[in-house]
Amino acid sequence: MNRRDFIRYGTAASLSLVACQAQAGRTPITRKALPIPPLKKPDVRNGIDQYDLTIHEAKHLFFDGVATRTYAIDGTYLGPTLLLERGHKVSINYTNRLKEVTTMHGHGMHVPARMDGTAHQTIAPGTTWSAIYTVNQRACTNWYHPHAMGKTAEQVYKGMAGLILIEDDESRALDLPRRYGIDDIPLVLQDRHFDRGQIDYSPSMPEIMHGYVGDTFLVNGAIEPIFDAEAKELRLRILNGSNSSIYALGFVEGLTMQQIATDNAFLEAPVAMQKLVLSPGERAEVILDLGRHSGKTFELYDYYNKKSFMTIRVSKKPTATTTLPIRLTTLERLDPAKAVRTRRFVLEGRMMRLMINGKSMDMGRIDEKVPVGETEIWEVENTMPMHHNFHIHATHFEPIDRDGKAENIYPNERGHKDVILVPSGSTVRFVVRMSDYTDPATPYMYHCHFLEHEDNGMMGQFAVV
Ligand SMILES: [Cu+2]
Repeated sequence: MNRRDFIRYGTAASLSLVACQAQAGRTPITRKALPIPPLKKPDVRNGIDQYDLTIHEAKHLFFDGVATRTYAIDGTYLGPTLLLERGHKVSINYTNRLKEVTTMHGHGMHVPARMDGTAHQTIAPGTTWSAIYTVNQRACTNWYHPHAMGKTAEQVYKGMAGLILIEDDESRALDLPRRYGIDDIPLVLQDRHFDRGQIDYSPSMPEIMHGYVGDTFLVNGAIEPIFDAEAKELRLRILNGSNSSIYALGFVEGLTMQQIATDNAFLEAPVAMQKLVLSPGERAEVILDLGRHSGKTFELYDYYNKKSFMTIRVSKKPTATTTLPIRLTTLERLDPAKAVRTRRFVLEGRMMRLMINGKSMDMGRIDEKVPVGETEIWEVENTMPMHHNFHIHATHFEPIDRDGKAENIYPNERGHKDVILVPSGSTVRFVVRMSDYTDPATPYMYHCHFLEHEDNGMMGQFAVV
């Protein structure tokens, strides 16, 4: 199997692990309609868009007649979708009603380090922390999730995550589906282990290393749900919200996905995809043309873990029309030839500790000082016999090559990204520039977004100076 196939479909080892987990007993379910996380519009106070959110323990119905204990934001699993407008000043106010400390990070948000919601901005039980900033980036699909030191994986697993949609004049001018819940649909894809109907977060050391992949697939907190779509273009905003699963998504019936956006921005033009690979934390917006498929059903399937996520049933008459534009945007590009330095990051493991450049995460150590306004190349090498990815806070980057070959960066990755898959044994390079928000005392983070890896040391800190 060459590396390309390896990225797409994974290893025999990962597949056999999933197969054996799938043998475990299942609690009965009735397939539900796809839940749509409520859209949270701001409450404007003092000229600031305020979003008040409560993090709490809850009970959610995944299975028939079983109340499953969860952590959630406002509701019973996951949280509402926050709609942010570029240029607006926002205050996202997180009140922690859990019995433990948490934090809330805006993944993909270009904000000052003090507002980033990392392990340094803790929210003690019974207190409120606010992320206050002016939305200063392009339209895209981001998300929020905890980032507490050593607790991220478990808290996300119990249900803490939600989407952030940024809109701007450019996104509104494009002829794209934008009716939230009708033809503009968020899909938070996750997998979970359950034990007698309760969420079971108990990874063994091999599972920490190779991925804690559950046998139950969830979309927006429902097990293999059904969505009734209009016979027209449908926009899916897909988040790989799993702890440590790579998904290779496609439709069993062979439906083409036109990818229009990657992590931090629209792609310049739609990219036709049969299989869409997303590692943990990555997002993709895709358009499906269901206009000629009235009465048909389509199964969204993960070819990596060989499991179904959901069914789309084209059962409704269109109540609007859109026509996918040929060109979506023009991206500001950084020139790698103008880079003033290359930073190297080696992902490695020794004695069951995960490290970057020989060091496990230490909140008291700033590993890299990155000067503002300078173009840099970051080179990330995965020396381990397992896949990782690499995520940076603060800003986006532009992938250059994998293993020295530009063609190993797929067309749908040639945009503004903040997470990139670094397969076992490979090296990825990207170009990046910190544009503002200097703060020598408060670091941002870079890390593997496989949450068990992050929690076990594969993370470092950088300050923009
Ligand atoms: Cu990793």
